[in-house]
Amino acid sequence: MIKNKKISVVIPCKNEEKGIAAVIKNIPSYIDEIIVVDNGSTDRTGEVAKKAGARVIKEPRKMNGVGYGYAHITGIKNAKGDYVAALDGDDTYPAYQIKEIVEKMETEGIDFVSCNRLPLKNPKVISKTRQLGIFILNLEVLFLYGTRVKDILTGMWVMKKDVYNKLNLRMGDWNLSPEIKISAIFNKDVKFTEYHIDHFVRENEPSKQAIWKTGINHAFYILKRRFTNDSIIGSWIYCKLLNRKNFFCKYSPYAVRFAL
Ligand SMILES: Nc1nc2c(ncn2[C@@H]2O[C@H](COP(=O)(O)OP(=O)(O)OP(=O)(O)O)[C@@H](O)[C@H]2O)c(=O)[nH]1
Ligand SMILES: [Mg+2]
Repeated sequence: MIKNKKISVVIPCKNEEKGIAAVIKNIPSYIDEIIVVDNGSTDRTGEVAKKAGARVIKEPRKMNGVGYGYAHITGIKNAKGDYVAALDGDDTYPAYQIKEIVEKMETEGIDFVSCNRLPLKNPKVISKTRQLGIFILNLEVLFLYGTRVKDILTGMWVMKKDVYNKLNLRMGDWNLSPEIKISAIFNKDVKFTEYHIDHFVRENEPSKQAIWKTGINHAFYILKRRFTNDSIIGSWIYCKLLNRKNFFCKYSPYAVRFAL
């Protein structure tokens, strides 16, 4: 509990058996619930997480071969806390900063905090190529949406649980990461801010991230949603005129949309 509010932590995991116990151990005792959402792990991730004290939920759905987004959506839906904090299962995010973030949210009435890693305190924790990728995607958001974000791809955020219903999350794959921030930013009922956090190197398991594929996918996702889901005229052309019936047509009634 922090300020009488229950806090849940959601950790999406795929094959993190070597690191997940340390992640759970590093979560402070004021956190009320730790949910590990396992998505097709072929190692003992679920078993190890359970033994370390987490509630383990299996979420088998995947989008383009990845279940990161579905894992988050299922984790948030199942969380019992007033606040839900998201972290990765590779011990790269500072769980110890959740307290100061929730206190800020309570004091300032903030609904969603995206925890920006950039500017990096230690420039070595994210490779130059990735930093460039994040910079380009941040620039894309600035160019297309007119909003400056410091880190559109951070895997750590803290939100009030009831905000979930207003975000209309659809991305089952890596695109959940930009989706959740863009949806929170452009929602008239959600007070959004970024908060600078510490960040650490992935050490326990080697990275399986296909950075080029994922990065290009993010760039197309942001471009496409800007001119469909987030645009009144664009969505009319795409959804009504071209008769497309996919997630880019199911915008949230709370969302602020652009004319074009
Ligand atoms: N549930 C679920 N979790 C996943 C999936 N793929 C990755 N994850 C988890 O999502 C989190 C973020 O994945 P990472 O592999 O750390 O991605 P990254 O931070 O972009 O890159 P690296 O840390 O360099 O590998 C980790 O906890 C992974 O275990 C998946 O398909 N399903
Ligand atoms: Mg990682």
